[in-house]
Amino acid sequence: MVASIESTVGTERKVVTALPGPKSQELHARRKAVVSAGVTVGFPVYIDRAEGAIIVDVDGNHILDLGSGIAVTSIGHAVPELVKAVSEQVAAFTHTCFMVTPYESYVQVCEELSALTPGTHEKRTALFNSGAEAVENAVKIARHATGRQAIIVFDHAYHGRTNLTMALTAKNMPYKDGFGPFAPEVYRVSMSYPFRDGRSGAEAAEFAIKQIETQVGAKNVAAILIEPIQGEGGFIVPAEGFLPALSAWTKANGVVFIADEIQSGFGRTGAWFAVDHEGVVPDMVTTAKGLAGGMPLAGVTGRADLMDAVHEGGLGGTYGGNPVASAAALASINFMRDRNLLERAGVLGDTITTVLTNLAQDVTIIGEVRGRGAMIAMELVEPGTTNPNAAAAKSIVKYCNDRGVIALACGTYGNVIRLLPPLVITDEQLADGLAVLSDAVRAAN
Ligand code: PLZ
Repeated sequence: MVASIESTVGTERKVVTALPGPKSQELHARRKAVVSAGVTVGFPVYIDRAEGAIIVDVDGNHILDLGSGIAVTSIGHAVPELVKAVSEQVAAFTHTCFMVTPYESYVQVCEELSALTPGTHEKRTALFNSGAEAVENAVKIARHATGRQAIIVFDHAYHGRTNLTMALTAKNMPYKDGFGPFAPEVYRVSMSYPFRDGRSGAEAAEFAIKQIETQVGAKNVAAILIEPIQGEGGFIVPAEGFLPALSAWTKANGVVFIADEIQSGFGRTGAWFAVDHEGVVPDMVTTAKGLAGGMPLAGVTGRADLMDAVHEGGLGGTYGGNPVASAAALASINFMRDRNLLERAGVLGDTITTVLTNLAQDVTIIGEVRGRGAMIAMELVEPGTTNPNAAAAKSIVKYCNDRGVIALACGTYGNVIRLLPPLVITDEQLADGLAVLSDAVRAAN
């Protein structure tokens, strides 16, 4: 049985040393001797335990988490229901390989994904370990099912760091530089980016579709792959109508519409999936991150005819749909449902948007506040222009970190601060985090 875990964390941010503290610094020195320099750390405090929205480091600092480990721990850290489900599964069995001898939880996760992803059509799912792996498999399946090769991706897109997903990802540094050659038959077209392109959704879609038709040819296109709200690229919310227009074009041309909901999915935006806000029903959806509350699990869920077009044995992997990760996903999904976390994401988003929009009246470096639900960002600019201000983003992140708040930067130009708080963050914790963030913006202004 699982011993009940006494809370030793509490709910308040509490900084007791300079950050990072001495023990973290010692660990960081050890790290340098053995960990590849290619793997960097944003905020080198070493973590001992965590609960809800608070992370405790090895020096006893209680840090407020506004990033959820990049949109993963949406249900919060160390949720007792998840701890119990995972612990019981670990004790029962940790691995058999679903392709060798299967187990029920894998099937249950697929049932949940069939029910939760948009559309009432018949669906199938395959489970994997990471977001990049899910995206790779979605591309494999779309190519196999259509017999076509070209994949359309967008400016500012992020889809992963494996060879194929590097090709799908837009930004060179740090993701691609020197790591080529990249996979062929990947074509990049213009994203709808209202702050910078001034186009309506319909105009931006027409522009992108023209690029596809003139540069690739509709009949060569296997799939359009798009993040309904771009994550790493800068929390770019396409203008209304952009996604429905692209979706209509794919339907008319026998092209598979793949929504990469790895960052925007699983309740983050106040709906199960970001495409739900525009009534778009993708042919395939990739999921990971918030799906399993911190355990590595990813999925490709799609139309049954596409998913079943693959020959037997064509999809798989040793660990895909690992039983411990599957148990975590089921516990996490149930927790989201039981606690109405989708609704909570909407409330958090309203609060964050109000605070940041008011702040934008007082400062000159906020160009735009945007996002949906608990996926909100501010794009920072040089005063009076739309020129990206990456220096401001850097100093804001540092200001927050120095005071024990995790805030993340993103964006093609490195000038966007994004908020991805755990959906269980309390009103008091959020107010505290937003107060520190507001001070940070004023200090950078
Ligand atoms: N698709 C939309 O956001 C992962 C990347 C962090 P993996 N985003 C965080 C980093 O710098 O490596 C992501 C995503 C979208 C795919 C992925 C890839 O997911 O689980 O990191 O492979």
